[in-house]
Amino acid sequence: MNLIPAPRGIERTGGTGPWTGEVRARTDPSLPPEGYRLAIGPDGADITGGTEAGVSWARQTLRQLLGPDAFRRAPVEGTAPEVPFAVIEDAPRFAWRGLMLDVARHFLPKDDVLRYLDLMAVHKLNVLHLHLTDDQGWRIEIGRHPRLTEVGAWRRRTRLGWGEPARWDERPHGGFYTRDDLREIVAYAAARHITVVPEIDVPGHSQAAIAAYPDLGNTDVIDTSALEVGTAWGICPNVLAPTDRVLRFYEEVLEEVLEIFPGRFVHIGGDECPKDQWRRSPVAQARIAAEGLDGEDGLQSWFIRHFDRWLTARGRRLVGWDEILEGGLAEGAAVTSWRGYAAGIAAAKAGHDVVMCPRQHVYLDHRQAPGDDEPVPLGWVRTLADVYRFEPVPPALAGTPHAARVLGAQANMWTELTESRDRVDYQLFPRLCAFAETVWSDLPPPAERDAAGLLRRMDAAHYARLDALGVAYRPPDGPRP
Ligand code: TNX
Repeated sequence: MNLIPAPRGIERTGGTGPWTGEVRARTDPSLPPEGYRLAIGPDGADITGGTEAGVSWARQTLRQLLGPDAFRRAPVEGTAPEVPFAVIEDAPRFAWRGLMLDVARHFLPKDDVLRYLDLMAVHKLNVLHLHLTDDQGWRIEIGRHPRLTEVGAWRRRTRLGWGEPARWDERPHGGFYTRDDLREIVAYAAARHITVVPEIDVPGHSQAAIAAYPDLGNTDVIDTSALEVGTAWGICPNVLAPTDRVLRFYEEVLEEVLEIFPGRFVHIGGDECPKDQWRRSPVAQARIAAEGLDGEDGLQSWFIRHFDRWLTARGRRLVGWDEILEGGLAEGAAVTSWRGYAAGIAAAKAGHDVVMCPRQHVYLDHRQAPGDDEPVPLGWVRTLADVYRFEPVPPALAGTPHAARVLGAQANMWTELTESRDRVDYQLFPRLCAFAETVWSDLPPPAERDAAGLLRRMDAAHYARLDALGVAYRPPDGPRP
């Protein structure tokens, strides 16, 4: 039936027949929460979901079985779909089946985000992690601190790649979501049983915020009033100052974030925070001494622990990138493990929840073929088959009680080099289809996975679905002309 992600179990009950359009849906709490049973016969479809989410995933399965036209924006007149008569019993392997979209490096308009939510739902993905702030842009309107978007959402120009000699586009870039935009995104996601996890990155990756409010930076070390919103890529030395002013400021930001995003998890970043300014800053050194911290690493974890307590007191959970392990992991923190599996393994063994997103496997900003004719021929080559061999639970955890700490996985889409929706489509697809199967389906260990079978299902049906959806994917035989 060429379903992607592949379901757990299918029983063919015989033949195919015309689709009547009749769907009867109910829930049965004895099924797994996101699981479902879908029975298709001559008189339509019967769906039983563990919850409404299960019902919704069943509808996505049914839609795939109706043929590519079911994904078009308008019905195709004069066609009558045929359906296979079958019973499908299905449930996801992981509860966190995520996509991270970096809307900070290149802003994606609200409508594009809504469209990615639709595309996630087609693939039964259920967590959208929005990377809302970075050195090169602040994308969430904050009522109490308007300069974050008045100033922080706009940059003068953009570096074209990392390479030397430096090249620039010499035109402004920017944009941000109003609070109403974000409420609309959250509601649209919820209607599709997708949770949105907002990320406010601290204490590194904060130059856009410092450009807007220079007193957030290490003013005793550099003249932060001269900083502009970042225009180039990489790890930036200009990080937040460890002051009470900064803590209060970000609490005020997070108060507004919590009003918009009802989900349990709030991502606080924590990645790639160079410690050089803190090393030279009397203010930072005084903080280290006063709190009895273990040097600059201790200072980083002091930041994270503060927001862990703050979020926990409000019934939320902190999640951060693996560097939050440096200097000791905050009590309630969960980790998105990106530099590999090691941080995730250490965190899981220490009893913390983990989302695996190792850059060696699921960084979809990296190229998907070796040819120099890729639109963005950068990064490690990660083909569709490579992504299909991604396994969220590494051998060090498999079969141990700690494996249950792996909530799931997410694919990360960083956008330094992808300036438009079509470019993001190209990087995401078809690889996101393979990723979706690694977090939903019951696959054998990586070495035994049938990548050829996935490619066959793509060719037989799924590319046609993506075509009907208008996805600008990388064609199987090479880049688009
Ligand atoms: C590392 S992953 C970063 C990002 C970059 C990405 C590019 C992570 C937490 N930090 O800031 O965009 O590499 O692949």
